Amino acid sequence: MTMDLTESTSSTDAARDEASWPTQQRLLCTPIPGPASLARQAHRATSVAGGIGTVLPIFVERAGGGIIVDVDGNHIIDLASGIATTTVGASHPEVVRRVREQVGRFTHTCFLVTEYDGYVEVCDRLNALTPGTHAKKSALFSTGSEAVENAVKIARAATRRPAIVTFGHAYHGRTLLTMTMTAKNAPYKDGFGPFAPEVYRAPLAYPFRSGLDAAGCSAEAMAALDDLVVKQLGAHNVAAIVVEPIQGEGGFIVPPPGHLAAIQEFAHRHGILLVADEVQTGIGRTGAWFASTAEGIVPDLIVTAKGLGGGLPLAAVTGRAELMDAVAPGGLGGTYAGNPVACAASLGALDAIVNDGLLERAQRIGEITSAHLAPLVGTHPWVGEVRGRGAMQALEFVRPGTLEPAPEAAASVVAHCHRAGVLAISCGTYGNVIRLLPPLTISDELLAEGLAVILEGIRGLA
Ligand code: PLZ
Repeated sequence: MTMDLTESTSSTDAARDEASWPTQQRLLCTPIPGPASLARQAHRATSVAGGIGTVLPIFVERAGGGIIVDVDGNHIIDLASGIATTTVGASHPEVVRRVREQVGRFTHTCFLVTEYDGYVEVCDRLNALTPGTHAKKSALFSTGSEAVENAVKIARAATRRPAIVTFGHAYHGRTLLTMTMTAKNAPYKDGFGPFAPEVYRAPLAYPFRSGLDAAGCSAEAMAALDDLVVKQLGAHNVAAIVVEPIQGEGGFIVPPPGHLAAIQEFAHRHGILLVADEVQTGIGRTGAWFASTAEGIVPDLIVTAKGLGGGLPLAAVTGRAELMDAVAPGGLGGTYAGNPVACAASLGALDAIVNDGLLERAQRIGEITSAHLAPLVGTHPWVGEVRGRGAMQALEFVRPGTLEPAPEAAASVVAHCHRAGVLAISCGTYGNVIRLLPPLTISDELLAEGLAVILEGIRGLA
């Protein structure tokens, strides 16, 4: 049953006022971080575990659209969306309205104890939106890591096979299983072993670093995958191949055309499930609901989180109904999984993507971004490649005239941006990639201004 929570226009307007986005303008009142943030930072250092890092040490007072306001009153252009969590912005009126309405009725029941409509409605939406017209079902969780873990549980239960194959440069989370699936040692894995068994890694097709053309890069990676799965593991022992359609933390690495389709064909030829980790790429980020769509693949299981929750913790596994039903009742769950407030936020975010035309916005953001950045390739010696899709774009920095990663160049440009009131963040196995993940509700003007600051930073490189 679907409950209609639509209210009159006047209460929607009221919610829009209550959400009250900050003025959509960059404004610096103090150096970044300012004195109020610095004071809190000093206190934080005595209270918060040292293992928790923060990219830009400002404390936030308010955020919405393309602007974050800190406790010193600085208005900062948001090109990070909390690592793609606040895809619709940090206080979209439709999310705020739905959350307020839900909180007023009840905060939680635990879906394992009693049910509520929001949970089922989010599942229905995901079953309809994910690629493929086959019968699908979903299960909800709280974080991306938790959902990836559950995709592995479902894949193993459905295939009765133990092995999981992931890729070089992969990022799947910070829990024991998902950090095992993650490629990069520091900071994610160092000192945290022993790791989970039956996780294997194939080399990734990384066009920029392969030295081959797209077809050659794909063929080389497919040969290595075949060797791992068929020769080393025995394909009949492999439950799933888990892949990010565009690799996120690993460096916004876009696969060669047709490569994911080749992986899918290979998996299915061997009775192996294809699991797409769309935690970072999904829910409109790349200009389609899912990045898998542009690759022409139909994953057996698809993992979502981040943008799905509209800023609240919500994650999901969606997949073929018969696979999702392979686990006996009680085999999946978690007391907070699919919390009703997070489901309400999710329904608001999904509505916002449709009503505000945010898939088209993501495409437009991609066009504006590459118009600014693409000309750097071949003209600026530190910029090796500009790549991405939709509102998921990146610059890879190299030492001039080489393919050698230049993390110091990325760090210098990021630091310039932060000083100038633009929140840019880096990524990549080598730390040499600046990634752009603006909220899809950022205006063209703010985006262009943020990009101009990045260009300034790049021109300032020695
Ligand atoms: N899968 C593809 O990108 C989260 C990590 C931030 P959680 N990426 C941001 C950090 O350093 O902790 C991510 C992802 C992909 C899984 C995850 C994990 O999602 O919600 O952070 O658990």
